[in-house]
Amino acid sequence: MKENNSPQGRDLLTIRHDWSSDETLAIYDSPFMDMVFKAQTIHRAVFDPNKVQFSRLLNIKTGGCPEDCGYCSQSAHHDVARHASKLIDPVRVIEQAKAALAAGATRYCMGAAWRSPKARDMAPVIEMVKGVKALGMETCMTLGMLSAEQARQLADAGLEYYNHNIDTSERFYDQIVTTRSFADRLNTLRHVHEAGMKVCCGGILGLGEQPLDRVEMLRTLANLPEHPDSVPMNMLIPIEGTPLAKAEPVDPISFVRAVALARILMPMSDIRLSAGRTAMTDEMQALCFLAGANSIFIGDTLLTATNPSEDKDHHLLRRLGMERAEARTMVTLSAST
Ligand code: SAM
Ligand code: DTB
Ligand code: SF4
Repeated sequence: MKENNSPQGRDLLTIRHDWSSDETLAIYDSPFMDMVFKAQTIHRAVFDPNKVQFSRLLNIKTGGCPEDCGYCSQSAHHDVARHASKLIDPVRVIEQAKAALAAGATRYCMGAAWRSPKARDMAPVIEMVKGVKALGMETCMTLGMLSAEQARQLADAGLEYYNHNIDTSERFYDQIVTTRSFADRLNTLRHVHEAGMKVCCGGILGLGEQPLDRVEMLRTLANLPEHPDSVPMNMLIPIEGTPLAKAEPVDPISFVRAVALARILMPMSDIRLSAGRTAMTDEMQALCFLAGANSIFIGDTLLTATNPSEDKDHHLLRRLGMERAEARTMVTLSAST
C-alpha cells in the first residue's frame, strides 16, 4: 500500500488509539452530511465502495446458555420458546459451509451458545475449522470466553477470526449482562489477539443505551492496542421472552451515525452490517453502505433469528450497483484521496 501524503488523506486515514471522549462525541454529534461524507471519503480510500463482502453464520450449538445477556434468545435465564441442542456434527458443518460457499460467502462464522468451550468441545470444534478452511473459506468462530490456551489451540488449528463483542459501553454493560464483566470480555479479546488471530468485535444498538454509550463502545474498540479487523454493528432483534423484548427501536439516522463513526475511528477495519437488517429499509441499508459498512451476513437465518433472503439481498445490491467482494477488498491508496 502506498503512503497517502495529501494533508486531508493523512489526517483521515491515520490509525489512532488515543481518541478522547469529547472528540468522538463531537464527531457523532456533527452535521449528518459532514459525518457521512467524511466516513465515505475514508471508506473509498481504503475499500472499493461498490463492493460488499458476504459472510454466512451457522449455529453449531443452540440455546441453554448459562449467561444472562438481556438481548439473547439462547440464554437459559429467559423464557424463550426454543429448545437447546448439543454441538452439531463437524461433518454437517462442512456440508453447510459448502452450500454457503456456493451462495457466494467468503467467510464462514460458527457460533455456539456457551459461556466458554469445555475441554471436550475443543476437538470437534478444531475439526470444523480444519474442514471449512479446506474448502478455501475464511473461518470465524464465536464460542464465548477463551483462555489463553484455548485461543492458542484455535489459532494452531488455523482459525482466522474470533468474534467476541463488547456489545455496549463499559458503564452500561451491567444493565445488559450480569454473569460476566466488561473486563472478562477484554481479557478474551487479549487472548485472541496474543494468539495471532484476527479480532472481530462490535456491539448492539437498541439496548436502551444513550448516544454516549454507543460512542464509548466504539471508542473502546478504536483505543484497543490494535483495531479489530472486523466490527459487527448489530441492531437489536427484539426477542419475545427476553428482558429487551419491548426495547425502544433505534432511530435509523442514529444507527447510520454509529456506522459512520466506526468507519471514521477504524479506517481499515471491515464494518459489518450484522443483525437487524430484516427490520431495516433498503434506504437505511444504502445509507449504512454510504457511511462505510462493507460487509453483511447472507442467508435467511442468523443464529436463531431471521435475516433477509438471498433474493432480497441480491435485488437490493443490484439496485445499488453493488457487487460481492472477494475476501477483503483493499484498493491501493492514491495521493489524490
Ligand atoms: N455465546 C457467544 C458470545 O456471546 O460471545 C457467541 C454467540 S452470541 C449470540 C454473538 C453476538 O450476537 C452477541 O455478542 C450479540 O452482540 C449478538 N446478538 C445476540 N442476540 C442478538 C439480538 N437479539 N439482536 C442483535 N444482536 C444479537
Ligand atoms: C455478531 O455480532 N452478530 C452475529 C455474529 N456476531 C455471531 C450474531 C447475530 C445474532 C442475532 C440473533 C440471533 O440470530 O439469535
Ligand atoms: Fe450466551 Fe452468547 Fe447468548 Fe450471551 S449472547 S446468552 S453468551 S449465546
